[in-house]
Amino acid sequence: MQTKTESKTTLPKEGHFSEWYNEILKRAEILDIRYPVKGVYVWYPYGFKLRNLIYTTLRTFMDKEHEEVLFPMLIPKDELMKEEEHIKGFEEEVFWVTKGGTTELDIPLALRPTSETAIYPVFKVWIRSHRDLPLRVYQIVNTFRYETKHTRPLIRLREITSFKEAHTAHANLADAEEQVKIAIALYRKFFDLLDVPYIITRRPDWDKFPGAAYTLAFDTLMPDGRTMQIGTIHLLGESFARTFDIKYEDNAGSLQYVNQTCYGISERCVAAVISIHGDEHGLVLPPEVSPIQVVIVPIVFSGKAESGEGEVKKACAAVYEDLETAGIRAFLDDSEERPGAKYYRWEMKGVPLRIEIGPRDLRNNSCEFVRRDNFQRVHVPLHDAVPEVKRTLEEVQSSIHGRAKEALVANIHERVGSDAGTVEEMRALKNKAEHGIVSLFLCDSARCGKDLEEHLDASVLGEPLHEAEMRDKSEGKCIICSRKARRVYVARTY
Ligand code: 5CA
Ligand code: ZN
Repeated sequence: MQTKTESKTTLPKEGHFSEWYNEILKRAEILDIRYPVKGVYVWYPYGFKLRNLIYTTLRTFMDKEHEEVLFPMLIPKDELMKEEEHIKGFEEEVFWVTKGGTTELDIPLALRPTSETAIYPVFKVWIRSHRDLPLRVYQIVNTFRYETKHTRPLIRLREITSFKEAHTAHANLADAEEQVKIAIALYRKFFDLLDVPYIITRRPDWDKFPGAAYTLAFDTLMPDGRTMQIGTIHLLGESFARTFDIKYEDNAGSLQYVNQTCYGISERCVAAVISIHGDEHGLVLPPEVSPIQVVIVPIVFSGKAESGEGEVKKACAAVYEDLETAGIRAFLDDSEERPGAKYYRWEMKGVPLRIEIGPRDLRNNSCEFVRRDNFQRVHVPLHDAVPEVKRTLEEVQSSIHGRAKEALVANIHERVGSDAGTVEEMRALKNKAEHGIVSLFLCDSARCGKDLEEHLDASVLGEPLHEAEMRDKSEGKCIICSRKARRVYVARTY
């Protein structure tokens, strides 16, 4: 039913991802990018609703095993500078507050780039004995990073508005490692609910979080063939505990350093949902997090005799009431606009299901369902509307997931050769890395890693963790030096 003017405004996605992304943020009213500070943007009401639904889910998951806290945004310079490796990693990214009014501050204050150095001095006073452990807290806050790479809405921000950071302290390394597993399971569940497929890898040492013993990362594949890091889990070990002197008294009465982890997710998770599922008509939202799950559009042509307008509107209102009662986020669009204009708007906003009811449907006691993910149209008896909506939403949720997962798996390219790579092969692999993830063997020397990154113009993500994504062998010969090597994933990244 789309008119010419409407179809002209579809947005090609394939081959034009960057333009598509920016245009969608505007047209679907997710983010306004016109704020006059680089890397800093404004959430529109609709975008903020989506963000809040996603973060409510995240909160619910977090609350099961953590307690929510809120620490200050300002960090005194001497605390921020305490952990040597940590500050080396962050010092080029810190925003500073140096004045109060016209007075120079005695101690400059940093805007948190992340909160280890705000939280751990307080952990030192909170933790006394083994009974205080494990300590597991999280907060959802804004953080600031002076990013020098190309900034991008929701993806590379100077003000991250929705930084979920968890910080945990444990009696020993084994407990901390157990917490890493809990965090992995939690993030899996979260991204599964968003229908966002991922790979999990252990970052190479040269790319781990500053101050961590090791870093595990969740990466997803974006439509332009680059991967995006959507979450990280760090095993910190005792390094911060030693720096900030966080000790507890064990059973025997002697003092021990705690063992720590931290893990974080930002609004990149929203960026992933938008980027991966959307199409040339706009957003395609997973029902679980869609601000509106069902939109009801009355098909009436006002003013025409026998339009049955009154009955149609009544039937629409009844369906709306039933859906609301059943706990489904529904919207009845009874505005004066033409149906075509309504279709266009709600398709752009990614509403998973549209119900149309016109006079002819009413005569058959039925309505029409139109799915956003595949535009499939079916007639449904009116009295079955609620159970059929529930069933359809579940179907949409899992079919979006299937499609996205397939696209990821299809774009993991396994290297065929097993000897040291030739110049031609490197060139071929570089091509492959432009369209996804290359899987190959690499030893753990940083030199081989850097060498490979140069040849492929891509980054080593690290060794994959997830069994299902593992190909038959996990050991082979290094593509650079032929020594014994582990499987790694390599990709161009955001
Ligand atoms: N303290 C740790 C764990 S909370 C930490 O800061 N880890 S991090 O640096 O890896 O950040 C956590 C996640 O935030 C990253 O995995 C990435 O998905 C996201 N992120 C990092 N920098 C930015 C940025 N500038 N804009 C948007 N998201 C970002
Ligand atoms: Zn090697």
